[in-house]
Amino acid sequence: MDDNNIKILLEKLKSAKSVAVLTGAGISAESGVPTFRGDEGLWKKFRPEELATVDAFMANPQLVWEWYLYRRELMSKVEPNAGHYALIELEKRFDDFTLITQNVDGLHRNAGSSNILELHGNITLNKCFDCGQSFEGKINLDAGSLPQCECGGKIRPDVVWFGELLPAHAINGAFEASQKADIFLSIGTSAIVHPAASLPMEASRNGAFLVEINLEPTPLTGMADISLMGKSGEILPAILERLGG
Ligand code: BV8
Ligand code: ZN
Repeated sequence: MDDNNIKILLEKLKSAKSVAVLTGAGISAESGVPTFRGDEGLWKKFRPEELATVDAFMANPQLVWEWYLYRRELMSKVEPNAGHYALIELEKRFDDFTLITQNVDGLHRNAGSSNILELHGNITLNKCFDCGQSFEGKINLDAGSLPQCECGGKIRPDVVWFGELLPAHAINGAFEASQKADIFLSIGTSAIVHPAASLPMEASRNGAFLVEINLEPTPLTGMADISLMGKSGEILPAILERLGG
């Protein structure tokens, strides 16, 4: 870890009033949740962008549900890691702290984060494709027929698919938090999927000190004021350690 960059970050954190954090699949990798890039993101040779769409669900709802139930099962077995918990400690130090996540795994919530904006929904929730009503029932694929809403609509996972708009409260809140942030931390994201990927630039454009924490370079690396390459589950606790009591 580049010590000089850490020193700069610690100074900035000591004087900051408003902090915004954007996380992606990378922060959950050390919990055992596969990320989207590379072979890890593949499921039965399908890329996430192929299955996480309205067209895929209309064409083959059984297959799409199989994928979500597979991920749900996997995510129900994992725990938050040191990276998730370090953000809880960081949140305690700022009156104005907003955690913006692209992750649908619910691990930030399970870790105890409070001010969270889940941009892409939550994989544990269901809703009706037609009327949007939430659905608490069990999803059983062997029943031969997929669960239906009382309005007759198909039940789907309550996540945002490619080509779909994000929940207005979440994306509007995310832009507001980005525009007023003194420091913006982008953690464990390849910064490719929009509009989430435009939040770091929005923050930087409004004067925020932009910090990237990621295992490998991304399109954001060149724009960040400092970029810390490594595992978020190691770097974040080290920063909290150095910030001291
Ligand atoms: C929309 C929920 C209006 C579902 C997801 C502008 C330009 C180009 C394209 C577009 C654009 N505007 C809109 C688009 C289209 C599209 C898009 O962005 N496409 C991409 C592929 C180019 N966006 C949309 O469709 C959005 N809707 O814009 O609506 C509209 C509509 C029509 C047309 C125009 C506009 C909706 C996007 C949301 C889709 N839903 N998830 C589900 O999960 O099932 S996106 C999903 O993929 C995730 O939520 C996340 O957002 C993304 C994956 O990215 P990451 O989380 O960053 O994960 P990734 O694996 O890529 O990277 C992990 C990183 O972590 C890596 O860099 C790795 O090195 C690092 N890492 C790994 N381990 C660690 C680590 N780092 C630290 N520590 C470690 N241990
Ligand atoms: Zn309905």
